[in-house]
Formats: sequence, C-alpha cells, structure tokens
Amino acid sequence: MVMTPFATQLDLIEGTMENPDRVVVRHASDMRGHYKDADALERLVAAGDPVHYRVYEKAVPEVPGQLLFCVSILEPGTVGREYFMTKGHYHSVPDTAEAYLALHGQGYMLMKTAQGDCAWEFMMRGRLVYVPPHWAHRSINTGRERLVSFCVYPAHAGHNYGDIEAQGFPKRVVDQEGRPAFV
Ligand code: PAN
Ligand code: ZN
Repeated sequence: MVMTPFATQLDLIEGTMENPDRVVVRHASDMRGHYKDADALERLVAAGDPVHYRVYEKAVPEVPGQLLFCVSILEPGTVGREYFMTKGHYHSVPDTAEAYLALHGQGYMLMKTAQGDCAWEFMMRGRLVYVPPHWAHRSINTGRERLVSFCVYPAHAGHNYGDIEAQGFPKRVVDQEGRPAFV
C-alpha cells in the first residue's frame, strides 16, 4: 500500500509546526547530568524549571526509505557559564546522517565521534549543517534570541542518548566576557 502525500505549515521564525503529531518539550530538570555546574542547574529548576527546548515533528513510519523532519526551538540562556544546549545523541542506527538548517538566532552544532574526533559548525539563518553518519550532535544557543532550526534525517535512525549521558562531549561552550569560547 502506498502512503498518502501530506504537507504541513511551518513558521520559520517562531519554529512552530501546524498540527504536529509529536511535541517534545525538555525542561531544565530534563538536563540533569549534562551541564558542568550542577548547582546552577538546580537553582534554575527551583526557580520554575523553565523550558529549555521544544521539538515539533510529524509522524512517519520509522523504516528505511522514510524521512523524519522537525523544527526545534532552543531558548537562550546559560547554566553557570555554559550556554543552553540540547542533550545530544548518536543515532541508534549509526550510519545515518542528518541535515540541520538554521532559521533564526545563533549558535553552534557540536559534534563528536566515538573515535574521539570533535567538530563544530556555526549556525545562523540560512546555514545548513550536515551531520555525517557516526557523529553525535548537540545544538547550543550562544545568542540572545531563540535558536530555531529545521532538521531532516532517515526515519529509522533512532536516538542513542545513553552514550552521551555517560561520556558527554569533549568540549563545553561557555560565555567568556559575552563571547562563546570552546573549553
Ligand atoms: C533532532 C533532535 C532535537 C533535540 O530532532 O532530536 O534537536 O535534541 P535531542 O534529541 O538531543 O534532545 C535530531 O537530531 N534528531 O535526530
Ligand atoms: Zn539526530
């Protein structure tokens, strides 16, 4: 049986999707273990546990040949000196890539491989970051506005968060006198 074509409407500045099938909302409390300054994160949780980021997706069958796509909105801010970021993950099927088109705001895509390579790419409106297969990826909002991006990847890729929770990334991105620094 063939699948029926569909369309959806995105707001490229707000980062919202009309009639999403799934909205993932991650609060500060969902980010425990990811920031260096755990006390600063707990203060943020106690002060109202604000939303860190939201991801809007349409559901498609998660099998080879299909594409998953999403828009995500990462709020601006810092935990201690570290900029707000996503959890980050490898794909469970490691040989699957992902393309990220930045739509609004400024930040970085931080990437690493299990072999110890680390890379980052700047994100601003119109920049497309290609995350090759085997690279874990995390987006980081280093600007003062929301970082909005659109991503697309093979629908069977899956998400492996455990390895990042266990090992983190080789670099942290911190505010040094108002500018991002990789430490
Ligand atoms: C994105 C991410 C999204 C949220 O859709 O899932 O930006 O980041 P985390 O999943 O790391 O919390 C993606 O990379 N999908 O594969
Ligand atoms: Zn991904």
